[in-house]
Amino acid sequence: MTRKIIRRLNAAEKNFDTQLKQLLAWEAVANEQVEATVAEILQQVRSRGDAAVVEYTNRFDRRDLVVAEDFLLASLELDQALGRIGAEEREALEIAAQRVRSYHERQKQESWRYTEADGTVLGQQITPMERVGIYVPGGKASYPSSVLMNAIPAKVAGVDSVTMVVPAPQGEISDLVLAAAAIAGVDQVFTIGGAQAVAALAYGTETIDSVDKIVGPGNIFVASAKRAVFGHVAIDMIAGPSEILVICDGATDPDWIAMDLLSQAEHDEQAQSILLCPDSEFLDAVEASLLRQLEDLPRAEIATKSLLDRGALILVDSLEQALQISNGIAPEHLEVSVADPEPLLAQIRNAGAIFLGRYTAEALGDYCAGPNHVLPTSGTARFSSPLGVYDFQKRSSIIFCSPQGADQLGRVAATLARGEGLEAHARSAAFRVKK
Ligand code: HSO
Ligand code: ZN
Repeated sequence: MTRKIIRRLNAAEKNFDTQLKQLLAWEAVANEQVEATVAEILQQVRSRGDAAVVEYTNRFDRRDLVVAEDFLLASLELDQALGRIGAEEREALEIAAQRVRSYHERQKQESWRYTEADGTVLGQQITPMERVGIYVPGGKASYPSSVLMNAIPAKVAGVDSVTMVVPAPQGEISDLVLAAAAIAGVDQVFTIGGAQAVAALAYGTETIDSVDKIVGPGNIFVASAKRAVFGHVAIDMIAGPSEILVICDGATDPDWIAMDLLSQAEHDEQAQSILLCPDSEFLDAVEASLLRQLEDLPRAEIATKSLLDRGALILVDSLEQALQISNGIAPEHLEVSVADPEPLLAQIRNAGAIFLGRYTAEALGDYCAGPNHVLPTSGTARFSSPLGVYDFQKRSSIIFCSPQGADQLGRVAATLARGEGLEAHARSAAFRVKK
């Protein structure tokens, strides 16, 4: 092979663990300068509301807004965007939305309760959040598919009001993004972005109602602002670069596997594509295919950098070993491209989304299979899950004591309260104890 496009590792080598660690190392840059700028913006929007949002938007997005109403998009404009996009695109968005909706319907948690012998009732009541904000980046990373993936679970959960913010640099905004918002049932759209939009959603302004939770990806300013308002409102995860890990038995078309790796590599230069396979000739074929297929990819430059810096083809001695390595990595997306993936599934412990069989390209999941494409990255699949309806529902505990229940529990509680030195607790519980 002439040109190097991706590193090659061998799991049998002595220093493989070290090499793997280096491969996975990724530091989210925490930048003090950015944090200071963001803190100032948050403070300004919090104290001056709309006026500050207008000023920052004019400055950062080179717009000429005069009053706050200028950044509220009329619902008519969403409908017009729907009319402007191509019929084929509109149908694709509608099919995707429908499939995402029916998948997420199944995630709805239900309230439950049970009654004890003495008549005491215990339970858990599920309620949706009232208001949710969705951040949609402007420019190149402005994905209509992400509008669907963030808004639909919130609507399925029963959130009353979903507010979308999306920057419109120089007034430019994608029709596809607006059309996706209309199809997903977004309730209102403001054409603002950056830390000022996060601040407006978190604290509210004269025009923008504050929300209970802010979700959606953004640049370093947005991520930093979300971190800063966390606690005042809820936020989703802070997503790292996209990742794909493919486990292949060596019998899938190498062009398919190569393109699956490229599909993530083209997202951004920090994206990570890894293939694990027990057949070294297959790795050769995939490497050759990467070089060949890169040639006419519009985003070849980004994909090439991603493969060179962060990609790897790894030779393993078995599929079992591949699974073990994969569990350690906890990838955002895991493709299991083998003849019979079912028996392997039970051995998968850490992965955001699992794509089974030779025909399941990750790209299908990115757009329209149904599951969410907002997934835990950078190894966080060890402890977190895809964005879902449950992220917009909350739980309240229910306790309804019968007189007998109050009597029994009152004795127990009073004893424990006195042990903690909390006499008012003890007496409060004891009042309901039968004399
Ligand atoms: N693979 C990305 C989602 C996406 N792909 C959007 C295309 N558009 C992160 O899961
Ligand atoms: Zn993708």
